[in-house]
Amino acid sequence: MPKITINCKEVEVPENYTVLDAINSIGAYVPTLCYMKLEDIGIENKPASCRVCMVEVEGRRNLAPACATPVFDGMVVKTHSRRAIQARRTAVQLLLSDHPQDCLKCPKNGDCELQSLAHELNIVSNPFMGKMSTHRIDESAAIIRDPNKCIMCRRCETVCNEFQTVGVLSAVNRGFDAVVKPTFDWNLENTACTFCGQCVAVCPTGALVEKSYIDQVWDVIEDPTKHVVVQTAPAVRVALGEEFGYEPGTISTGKLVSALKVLGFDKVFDTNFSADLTIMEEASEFKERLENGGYMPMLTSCCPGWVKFLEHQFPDLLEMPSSAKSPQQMFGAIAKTYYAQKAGIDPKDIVVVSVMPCLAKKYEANREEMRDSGYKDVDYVITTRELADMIRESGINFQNLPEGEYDNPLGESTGAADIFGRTGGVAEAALRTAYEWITGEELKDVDFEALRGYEGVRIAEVDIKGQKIRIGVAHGLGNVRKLLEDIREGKVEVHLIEVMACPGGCVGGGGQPYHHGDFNIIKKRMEAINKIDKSKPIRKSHENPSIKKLYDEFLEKPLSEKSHKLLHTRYFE
Ligand code: HC0
Ligand code: SF4
Repeated sequence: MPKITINCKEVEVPENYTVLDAINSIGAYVPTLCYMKLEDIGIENKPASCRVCMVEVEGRRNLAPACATPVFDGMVVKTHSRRAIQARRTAVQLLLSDHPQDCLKCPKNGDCELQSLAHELNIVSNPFMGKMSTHRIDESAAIIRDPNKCIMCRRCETVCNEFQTVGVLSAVNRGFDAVVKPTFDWNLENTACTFCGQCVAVCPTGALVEKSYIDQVWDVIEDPTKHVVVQTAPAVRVALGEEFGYEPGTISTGKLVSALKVLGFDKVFDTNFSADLTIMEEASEFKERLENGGYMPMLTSCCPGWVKFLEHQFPDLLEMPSSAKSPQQMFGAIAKTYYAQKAGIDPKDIVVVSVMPCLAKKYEANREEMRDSGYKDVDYVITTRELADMIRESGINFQNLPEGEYDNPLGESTGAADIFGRTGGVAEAALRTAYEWITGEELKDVDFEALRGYEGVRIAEVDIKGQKIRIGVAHGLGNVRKLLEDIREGKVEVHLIEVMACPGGCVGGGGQPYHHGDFNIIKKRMEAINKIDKSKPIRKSHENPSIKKLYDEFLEKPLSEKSHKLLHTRYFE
């Protein structure tokens, strides 16, 4: 193994290491910008374009980019020579010379890596200011794309092409005009973009951000003629705390609920309630397909990024997904029918707001067919980050909030609903119910460990009364593509497949607090989800008393005519 010296410290490192790997391995530091490594999901972005990680290598005339320079035996590296610092400053000043100088009103203010770097490098003036780019800004859909803020790090391109295999974004032009865009500079809404938001999650600047609905939500909260109900997705409660100084993996359900009440929502309900409802419909459909020789395998359909991917990329497989809507959309349809009736409120006066870890949920709520209540089922979707902004903007001291409780009748949920927020959870929740319905026996151990973990594709076999049921779980659209292709070619045989577009499932959604390339944060959120599930007295969706009541009082039974009308959907080529 080569021995190298970094800042006078000798270290032995594996031969395939870069200087940056070696620097990181001894806990030393050099700033990076374009570089990004998400080891757990096999992604490395290394264009060496930003020139921020330049280091001094003894004996070499030129400085070297640490991220793209291999180590060699006897190498002597200095990370912070005067020359290296100056080169870094120049690189950042050049980037800033063609970057809108609007940090104070940029949505990324406070989370922008370029801004932090300018601060870290003590940049207080810029001798390079001159001509500025004037690209068109795309605000057509859930993601706002401002190419004027693009620094050509190409992280978005790598994630979209290599991890998601959607391939919407690519670098075009050269020199001053170089920028990352969709083909023909189309608006994202006219492309195969799934709105998974993973490009937003890794963009270091404000070039890719979510379309905010904060103002619209404030307007309806303030409107005395509106009854505004809010639903919170399973993954929000294990990530929101990060925005207020809590460790990743902190469970802040109670504070989340209290914050929403202080903000002025009339009722604080839970998407987890409708996740249990989704299981009732999905498990019924699975049982029916299994027993009556229906289309197999059945795919879960609650991730809208995944649904859009399927519609664009596998139009021949549109019969595969369950027809059950996602919990977000089931919630909206039930809020504007069952809840409206029960509360004696005209559904036209009810506004449904969702807090989601996801950008595709914004797109899903706007789909034309999502109006089965007779109104737009879900009016506005804000992300975990947008909710944190609202809480900050209201001067709420999050840490001092009491532990609030969800309102009823759409607030009660089981542990099965909690695990929706992480990869493998929807399949596990469905199995907990399907097992009991198919066998007529009690399922004693509800933890299907074989479905858990981080691998991109997992396949497990479960024995249900002598019948071997094979379950596939995939997260990340590239992994899904591979699994579907294998199924199409007959290489893999499964009965049920759970798909989530984002790494780790919704906990790693594009609307969550920025992880800045640290996948451990996503893992901690997953562990927190499992902890909540374990702590619940009821862990099977079909045992949720509020769900039983909903069927008794309104829907009759899973797959009833009413359930079909309100809770099921179709997919389009
Ligand atoms: Fe998810 Fe969902 S679990 S997609 O990941 O199914 O966004 O958290 O809300 O709808 O419940 C996201 C998270 C949800 C939905 C639920 C599902
Ligand atoms: Fe690609 Fe997802 Fe970004 Fe769309 S939202 S451009 S699919 S990474």
